[in-house]
Amino acid sequence: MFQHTIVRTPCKNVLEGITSAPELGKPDYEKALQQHACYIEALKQCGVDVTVLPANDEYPDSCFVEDVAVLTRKCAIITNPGAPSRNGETAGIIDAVKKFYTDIEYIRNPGTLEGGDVMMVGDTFYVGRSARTNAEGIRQFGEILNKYGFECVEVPLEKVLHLKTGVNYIENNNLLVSGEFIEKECFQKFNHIVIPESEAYAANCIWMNGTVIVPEGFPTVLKAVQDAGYPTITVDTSEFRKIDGGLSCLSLRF
Ligand code: CIR
Repeated sequence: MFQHTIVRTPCKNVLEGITSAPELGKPDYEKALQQHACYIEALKQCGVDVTVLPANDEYPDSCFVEDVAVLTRKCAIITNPGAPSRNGETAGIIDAVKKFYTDIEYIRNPGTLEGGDVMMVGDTFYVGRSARTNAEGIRQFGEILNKYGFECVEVPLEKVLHLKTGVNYIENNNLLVSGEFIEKECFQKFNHIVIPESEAYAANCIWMNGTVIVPEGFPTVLKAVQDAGYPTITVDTSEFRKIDGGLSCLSLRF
């Protein structure tokens, strides 16, 4: 169960966030703020407290706090984002994390790692080797995890930005899985809830203390999650989608 979450208010420069889909247009700032407020409400409904960090205009993508830290039940790991424009974001999360953790570890150059590439399944952490997370970052991450009795499983990525862009664990052995991850050997032991290509964005749902938060506008995924027995909450994330952001990216949950 999660007790805490950390989020950061989107900054005005969110319009300049990195995107692989410029055809979707720029985020509308006011709408992004409203959607972020709804996201916070959804988290609260799931019984967690929410630490809201202030907007930081220096970093357009800084609302995607998931990428700058991995918070486990024993330690916090401050990452080292592989996107140059995001690398400095880690400085802004350390103080917030210190309020909850005494054991804080760091991924250091030349290692890079972004939290969007990390999927926690109990004491096992699947980590995507991506354009953002490199072999050295995974080596350091594995060494830290092993020190705390956790296991690290590397998953090579071919197409998507982050591991959790395409695969998400929603507890009870259930895995939302799309595209390149459907056939991956390391995920065959899970019950697959296969996400159709037309709703691929909604592979990124989050399990929050028994409830699954699903992005708004993806009826097939919503029904599949409900049919699997979960209560659901939907949140509109259209403005974050324009810059490759999903539900999980917007918070740290621990
Ligand atoms: C980026 O490219 O870094 C941001 N525009 C989106 C980050 C999404 N984060 C995530 O999937 N954890």
